[in-house]
Amino acid sequence: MTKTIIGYPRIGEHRELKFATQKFFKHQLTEDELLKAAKDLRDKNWATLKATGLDQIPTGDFSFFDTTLDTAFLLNIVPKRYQALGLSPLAEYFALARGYQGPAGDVKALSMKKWFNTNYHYLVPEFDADTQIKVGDWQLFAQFKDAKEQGLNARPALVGPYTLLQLSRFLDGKQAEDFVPALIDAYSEIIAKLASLGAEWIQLDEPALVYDQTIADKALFTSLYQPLLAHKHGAKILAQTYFGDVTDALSVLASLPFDGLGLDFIEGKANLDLVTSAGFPEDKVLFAGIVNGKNIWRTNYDQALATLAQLDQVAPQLVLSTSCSLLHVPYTTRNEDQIAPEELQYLAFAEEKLTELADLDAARNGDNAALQANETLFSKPRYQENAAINAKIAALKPEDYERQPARKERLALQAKEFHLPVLPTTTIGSFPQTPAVRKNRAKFRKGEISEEEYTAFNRAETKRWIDIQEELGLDVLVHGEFERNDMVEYFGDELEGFRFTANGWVQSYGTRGVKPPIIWGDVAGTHPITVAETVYAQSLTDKPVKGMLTGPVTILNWSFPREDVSPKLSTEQIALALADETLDLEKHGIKIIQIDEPALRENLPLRKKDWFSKYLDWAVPVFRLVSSKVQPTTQIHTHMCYSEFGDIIEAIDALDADVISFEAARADLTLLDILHDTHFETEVGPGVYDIHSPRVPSEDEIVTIIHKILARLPQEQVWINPGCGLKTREEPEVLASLKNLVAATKQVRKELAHES
Ligand code: THG
Ligand code: ZN
Repeated sequence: MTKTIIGYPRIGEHRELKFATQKFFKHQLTEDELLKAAKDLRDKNWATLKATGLDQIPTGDFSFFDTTLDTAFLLNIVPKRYQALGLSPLAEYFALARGYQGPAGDVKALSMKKWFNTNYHYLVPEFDADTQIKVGDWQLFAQFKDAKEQGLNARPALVGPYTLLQLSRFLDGKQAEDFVPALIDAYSEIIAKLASLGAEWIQLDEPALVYDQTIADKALFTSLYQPLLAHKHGAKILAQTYFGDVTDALSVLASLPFDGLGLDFIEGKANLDLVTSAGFPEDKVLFAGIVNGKNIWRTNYDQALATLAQLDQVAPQLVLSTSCSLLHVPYTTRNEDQIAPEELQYLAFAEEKLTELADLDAARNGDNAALQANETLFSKPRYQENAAINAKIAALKPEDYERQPARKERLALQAKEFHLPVLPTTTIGSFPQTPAVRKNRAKFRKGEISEEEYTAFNRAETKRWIDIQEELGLDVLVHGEFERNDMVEYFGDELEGFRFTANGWVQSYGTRGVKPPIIWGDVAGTHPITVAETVYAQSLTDKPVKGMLTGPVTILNWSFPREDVSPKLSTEQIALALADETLDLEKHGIKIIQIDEPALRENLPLRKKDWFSKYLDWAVPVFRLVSSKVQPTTQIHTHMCYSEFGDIIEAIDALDADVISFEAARADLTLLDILHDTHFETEVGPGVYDIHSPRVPSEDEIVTIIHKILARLPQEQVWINPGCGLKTREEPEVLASLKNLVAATKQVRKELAHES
């Protein structure tokens, strides 16, 4: 065996799985039809993998929603409230993934979290006092059998017990250790069953090993694997890591009788030094991740071969692999006709990466044809430098990162400027992207309507929503973002230096996908982007309308970044373009500008020692670059969501925004405590209701939450807003929710007036 991968995308080259699943949700497809569609997709993937000569193929990487959920489901880690619905296995699985509302009951979905440092989300398994771990029959065995029957050398893959425990939630006073004996039995049974079905190798994904490992973590790992590996039932066990290095974990991994270790030599740069200095256990096969599974650039074969040559010295049994599952890149460049062929040759999506593995393997066996073509490609300049923008960056001075005067003074000036009531109300930015809004955009893209018609429709929608917001009595308004598809794709589209795929979909969660732009070269702004729509909205009302920008760090994090320059440089280039946009908005009379950074937290390095030195020390200043030149009376807002912020709260305050809105998951009181305890200075709107659910919060419920907020924060510091943008919601829910939000705020204002 010489080459394999960790996992493959499963949504389908043309998002077939998304469309099939959504039809199934709408009862337009039967369960059997959905299962058939899934099997067709797997068969197609396998045919591709086989054709490119991979000699071992992972199975179990296909999922209807998420593989962490698959593993939990296989192990019966299913809270009672879902089991009580009495649904079929597939329906119960989807109830966990998306919630269930119907004749059998009403339950919310499991919570979803970002998968390590990616834009993929996993479902958080829940262990409680009722959890009865036992091995059921879900996906893993059937997928393996099917592959086996097709004559494939298949390697079943699932989330390993350690990572499963590290990523889960524990309720009823339970903790990870309580479930170790049951998990050992269950994984043992899985290994035995897979071995009896003919599995030679089994892949247990243990990416949690790339985080900092405490002594207790290592003890937990050993307590799981020592007994588990004592009975392998004849199968070989691969411990697969990715997204970083195993500096803290290598000695533990080496000491246990694993048959293979999968290490990432792309993001886990330190792994190379580690194994060349500390050595690699002789008895194990090294699955070397040398093709980047997370980015879309062609591999530089010379560099990869040099790494492999070093690894040959320490690991006699070497298998070429990807740095992580190919889930995080699109299917193939074959369908990309919007990118010029001479540029496309620099890109490798999932399918092309399979060929790269084959090319590297061939080169190691003396066949240099592909290597030479690759060397030729890398010997030519890929893009033209934008010298002007890089000169601007070289000339940046400390004061370009500092807004004047200090925040306290600015906030006093802004209070006079805006005369907002206490507890000002606002929304995050987007209003429902109704089918009509999407249809209008689709028609424009296909050339069926003119740009004038497209814009006229969006403006009518903005006007309707300005009227609605005034009627609701909100204090700071937004234009609704009807002209935007995705908040990152939209800006990438308007900036120089980006490239766009036509079909480069990557799964974000379940049936939802994103099409990350590619940062091709130096980024620069060439024209105003949001000014016309914002100014139009402002012309309709006397209340302030917020200008809405996506922040530079989020644009970088949700794009495919360059590898030939630092992320800092690309982010600075984006920030300078956004700084121009900010000043342009200000010049056109926009007095409040929101610069969203929902992804600030997600690219935080996985190791604590790197948090500041490798990330926050540049990411925070780059954010400040965007707004450092605006007038003291111009109010800068920002917004963050999808994460927990406690551990970086000081860095968030250091962004030096005037106001921040947070998604405070279900009025998460811990966030309020943290804001209080750290003497957070930025004015803050902790979201008063969860927008990820169609549920309409009552007025009383919101009053209660505002009281909780005011128990922790001074009233002058507090804004009232929903948790996040409203684009995924239906209009009636939004209207009802915002009506209650404003009414609740007015009620609390009355109470405050009485008190004083
Ligand atoms: N943009 C990007 N990344 C993100 C988000 C985003 N990551 C985190 C979070 N938001 C993920 N949430 C979503 C929510 C909805 C959709 C995608 C990610 C979505 N996708 C459409 C789909 O799959 O059909 C396609 C988008 C479109 O309409 O063009 O709705 O906001 N970059
Ligand atoms: Zn948000």
